[in-house]
Amino acid sequence: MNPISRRKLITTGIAATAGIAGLAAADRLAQRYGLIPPDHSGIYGPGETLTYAAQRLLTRHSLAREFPRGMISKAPFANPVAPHDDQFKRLQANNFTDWRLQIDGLVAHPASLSLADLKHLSTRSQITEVACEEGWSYIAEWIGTPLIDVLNAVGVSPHARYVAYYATEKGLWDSIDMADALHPQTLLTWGMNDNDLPVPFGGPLRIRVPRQLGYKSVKYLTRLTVTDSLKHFGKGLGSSSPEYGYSWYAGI
Ligand SMILES: Nc1nc2c(c(=O)[nH]1)N[C@H]1C(S)=C(S)[C@@H](COP(=O)(O)O)O[C@H]1N2
Ligand SMILES: [Mo]
Repeated sequence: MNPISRRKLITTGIAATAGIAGLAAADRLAQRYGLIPPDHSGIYGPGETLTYAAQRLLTRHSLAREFPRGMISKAPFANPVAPHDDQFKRLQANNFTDWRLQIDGLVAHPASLSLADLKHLSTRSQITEVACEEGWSYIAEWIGTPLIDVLNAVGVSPHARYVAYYATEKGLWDSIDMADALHPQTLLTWGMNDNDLPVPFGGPLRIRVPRQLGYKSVKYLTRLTVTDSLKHFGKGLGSSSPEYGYSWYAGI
């Protein structure tokens, strides 16, 4: 079953069994356990809350599927992006030696990390699938530093609830909750299939969130901010995607 129909099935399934009264109960439950996604209001509000809450309660500790090496896609598809700006090109010309990832917000030690710093911290690899909401997908080996190791290194406040992250593209940002941020498969990725991460695939640095759709795996990562609320970030919807009709939570 493809990821999108599975997700739809969960939502429709629960909604069908729960009925309208059940929806209200699920909503109260979600409120109580802090399972309200940042983009909950508006037309899709109740549905989004139900999907996010249901998945978080059921699958908080689940792992995205990992594949054997033989299943790595021979011709992975890089989703085209807008042309890179001059600053990016300058950094690229210098092999991204001067690339830095800023980490700030609710952390004890704000940091500015080079790729070498990340590699020095820890390395993990996993073979997982990138699934675009448009229906295509590919499998690759992703090599990087688990986000949890970086968060532990900078010291995350107990009040942290989300990690927001930014790309080089103006206005493109996203966020994940701490369940995904601290998840062992969430990777700050700098390598792919035994090589450096190629630029079309997000090099030099990309976050991989394999339990969610491809659009949460933002390429060209420049900054992470740890926060207890996303209310004052952008339009307050948790990421830029809801502005274009995509939900903040994209669990698969
Ligand atoms: N910075 C940045 N990250 C991005 C995107 C983008 O346009 N810019 N597209 C997203 C979308 S919609 C998908 S499906 C995946 C595609 O990953 P790929 O280019 O490795 O195929 O990247 C995501 N990350
Ligand atoms: Mo996508």
